Amino acid sequence: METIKFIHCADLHLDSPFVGLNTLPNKIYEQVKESTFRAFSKVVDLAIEFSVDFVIIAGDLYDGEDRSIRAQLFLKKELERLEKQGIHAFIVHGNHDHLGGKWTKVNMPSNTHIFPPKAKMIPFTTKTGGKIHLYGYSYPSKHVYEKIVERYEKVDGADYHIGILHGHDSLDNRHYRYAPFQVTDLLDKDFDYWALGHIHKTRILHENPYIVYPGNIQGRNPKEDGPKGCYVVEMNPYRTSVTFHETNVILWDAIELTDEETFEQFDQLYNRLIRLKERMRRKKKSVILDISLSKKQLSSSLIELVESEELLDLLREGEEKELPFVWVRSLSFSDENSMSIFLNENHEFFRELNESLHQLDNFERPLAPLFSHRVAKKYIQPFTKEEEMEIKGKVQQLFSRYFSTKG
Ligand SMILES: [Mn+2]
Repeated sequence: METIKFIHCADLHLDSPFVGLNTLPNKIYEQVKESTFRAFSKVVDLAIEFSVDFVIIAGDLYDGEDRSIRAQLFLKKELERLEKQGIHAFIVHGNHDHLGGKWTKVNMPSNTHIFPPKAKMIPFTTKTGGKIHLYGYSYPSKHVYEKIVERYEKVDGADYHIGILHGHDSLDNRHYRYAPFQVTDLLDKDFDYWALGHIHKTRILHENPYIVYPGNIQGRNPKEDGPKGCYVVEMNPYRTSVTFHETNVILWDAIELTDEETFEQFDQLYNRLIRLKERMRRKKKSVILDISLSKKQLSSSLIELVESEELLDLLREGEEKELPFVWVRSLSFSDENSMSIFLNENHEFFRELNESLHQLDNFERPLAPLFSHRVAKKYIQPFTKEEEMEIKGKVQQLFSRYFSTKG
């Protein structure tokens, strides 16, 4: 039997909108917006560098079900780069890019095999004669809660059997369970490798056979921190080896200064943080960084400098001209995290919130720029009283969910 080599990646989320980051300096925001694209180019670079037989993309190629044309054209161009090298691509679509969405169809090159909305086996033979059966399933609609793995049926006649599944390891309770499965369900299929997608953290659920979540290829928010990438997999009849390769072009990271350090003077703290930044920059990769420290470490004048965000501004100065950049997203106190402020529901804060909402009986003023906008005004209607009430209700809910001890 021949040795085969492939790349397994998932969750490209091409053209993620990065909402909430548009307050970044333009030059940095542009790079953030491009990061999902550039990370996938790196996957393709790796495929060519390692001259793999094929690339598996295990779902959520696009971030939105409308599959922006830009994302599709980009993907097509990258797949064509693979095509030129005789490298194939096997694709399933997941909950983000399910087939039920409305999009303008862009045809993909001939090396690309997209699984239909029912479990199917696609046979493939490598240039050197390795015979593989690949099994996959694309989401017909967003919400697939069925145990899809049960529909995968092993078809004999190949050296290697590879399952591709965008789904949820159901032992993990924190997410909605799309196409749920348990490791034992996958093992029962007697395949040689399971290429999973959906969970954005890198996780190897099983070895021999390997069952792998590669995680996404580029982090998109502070929760998706640390290195992101794909696996290069090499299989022969005796052994499978998997090697992780980083593809993210921007790293999301968080650093906490340990309690042992204390700072009296401005220079001391400022220089320490600048050194920290420069150390990050040596990673040769742009970084979006959250720094936290404890109030106990600082003199009162320094606490003020942090709270007023004056120090934060200084740390950001000139950063938009740097490449790679190290953008300090936040400088905050670990002992006073906003998420950990819990208020009693009778707290004055809620009384005041209710009062201000009550007094806000006129939505027109804050929204005036929108309603007088040349284009927007043709399409939008002022809110009705019912809609205003509903919005106020939602504001109240939102605040109490974040701050109330009952939430
Ligand atoms: Mn995803």
